[in-house]
Amino acid sequence: MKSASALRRLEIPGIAVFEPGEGDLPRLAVRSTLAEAHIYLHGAHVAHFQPRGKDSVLFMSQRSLFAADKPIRGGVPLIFPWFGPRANHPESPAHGFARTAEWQIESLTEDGDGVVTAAFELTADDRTRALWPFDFKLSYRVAIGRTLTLTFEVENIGSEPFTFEDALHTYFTVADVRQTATSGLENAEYVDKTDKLQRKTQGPEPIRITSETDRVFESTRTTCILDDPGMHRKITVEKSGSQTTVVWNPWIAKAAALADFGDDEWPKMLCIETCNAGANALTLAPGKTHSTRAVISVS
Ligand code: TA6
Repeated sequence: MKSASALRRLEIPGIAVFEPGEGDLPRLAVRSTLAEAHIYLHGAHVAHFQPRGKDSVLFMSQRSLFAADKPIRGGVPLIFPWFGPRANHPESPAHGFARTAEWQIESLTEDGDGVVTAAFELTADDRTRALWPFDFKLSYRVAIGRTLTLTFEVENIGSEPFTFEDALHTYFTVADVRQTATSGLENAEYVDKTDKLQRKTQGPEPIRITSETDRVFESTRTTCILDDPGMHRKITVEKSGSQTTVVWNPWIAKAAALADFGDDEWPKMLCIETCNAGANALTLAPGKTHSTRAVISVS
């Protein structure tokens, strides 16, 4: 972990500074002419993004934990090297270890247009090797402007290939999820995690949320648009290097079952996740790198 003075040296005075966040976890606070954002070193977790003159884009649970060994409930959890429960390893943490790791911040820059980019790294160590016996280097760039661009890179720095899943597990704020319509996945095939992992096909219309929804759309590279009439806005999620999209809302019962999520918060959020999971898990040869990117914009 970088020292406080090393972090100070990285700061962009008045625009991007480190401060104690929730639970006293250190976070980067960006307040530029274009946008506001918070990123925790814990999990390299983007917890807040708000373009100037617009409403906040990312949902954060009022019940989220902010603790060293716990995932943050909201914003953009980084999922790696497995998605969901780990096959044949019930003892392993759900959604992997990247979201609870302490990431290093490598650089902080501001370009001529006022876009602030923070670059984070996480490299395999004894803790990660104990969970997953491979050598990797993760690089994560967060570019904060009128749009939010998230670029997650996995490099195999070992001597043998490895297979992984990843996700930018983005939680969006909505006025009322029951009023939203998500387009871009019409007629696409998905695995329904609320119905015994059955394979189904999405109809010709945008996705409407009318019950617990947990759909893993495989082999899709399309852009998704979340239409939210209640907030008079559309959120666009454009992606590259990702073949899976997950759409999730816990609805009533699952919300009540989640300790770090308020029982009445489910109408206020929808996850549209940029992933490589299930049949789209990726195998990386030694020396190779894969990049998963999402560009989030609000109209
Ligand atoms: O991405 C959807 C999902 O895999 C759901 O199955 C649900 O479990 C959600 O992630 C949250 O997972 P978490 O481990 O953060 O409680």
